Amino acid sequence: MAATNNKPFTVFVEGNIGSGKTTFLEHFRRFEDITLLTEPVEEWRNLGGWNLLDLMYKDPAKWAMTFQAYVSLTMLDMHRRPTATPVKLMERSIYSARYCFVEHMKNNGTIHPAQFAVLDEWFRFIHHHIPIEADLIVYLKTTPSIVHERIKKRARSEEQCVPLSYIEDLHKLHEDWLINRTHAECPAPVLVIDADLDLSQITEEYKKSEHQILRKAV
Ligand code: DGT
Repeated sequence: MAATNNKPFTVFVEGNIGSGKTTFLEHFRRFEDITLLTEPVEEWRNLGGWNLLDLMYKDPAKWAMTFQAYVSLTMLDMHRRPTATPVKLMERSIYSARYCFVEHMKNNGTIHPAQFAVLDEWFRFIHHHIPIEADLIVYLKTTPSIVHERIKKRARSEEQCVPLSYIEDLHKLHEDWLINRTHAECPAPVLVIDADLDLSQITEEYKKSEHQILRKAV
């Protein structure tokens, strides 16, 4: 068994719902010595038989807090997972959970200010006391109307009720965090990729990031 690499080069892949984060990670499966950690959506859909993602979309006022608590746990697990390879790519992070999704829940009143305060305290505690490595953020930048069409086409059952306005809000929150830098914590340099392109053209766009992620001339 390969030894655990204590400090792999760690990349967070960020971007709106449907921006192609999973496809981006899959692009790097062809390379050796990379650990790919896709988002634990399946865990969110089945925790002891409960579909927390579905509960959250159907009744956000009741379930958003519970859902975010579980997202934080599963994200922290990914951040802390020992890695035997020199490069680690992970889908999203506790940062996008806090600065995009929880921020949205606070802004539109889905969660009570007291619930927000608890989630924010957890986030701050984790950020300050638990080492979370981050060397690069790949931001898959998209146009909201384009990803909204993709979301409708992929037809994930829980997401059928997602309106364009939600995708637009999430887009703005990603931009505020990664481009406009309205929050203090952006844990790594940001590489922006045009992720509006469709699958037949996107590979060329992904290739542009290979040298930065693999850190060698490719
Ligand atoms: P991709 O590969 O770019 O198409 O990625 P997706 O859309 O499969 O993955 P993601 O993370 O953008 O979203 C998966 C689902 O989970 C989507 O319905 C949004 C939801 N989601 C992800 N993270 C959070 C979160 O922290 N809070 C909330 N409320 N929803 C989240």
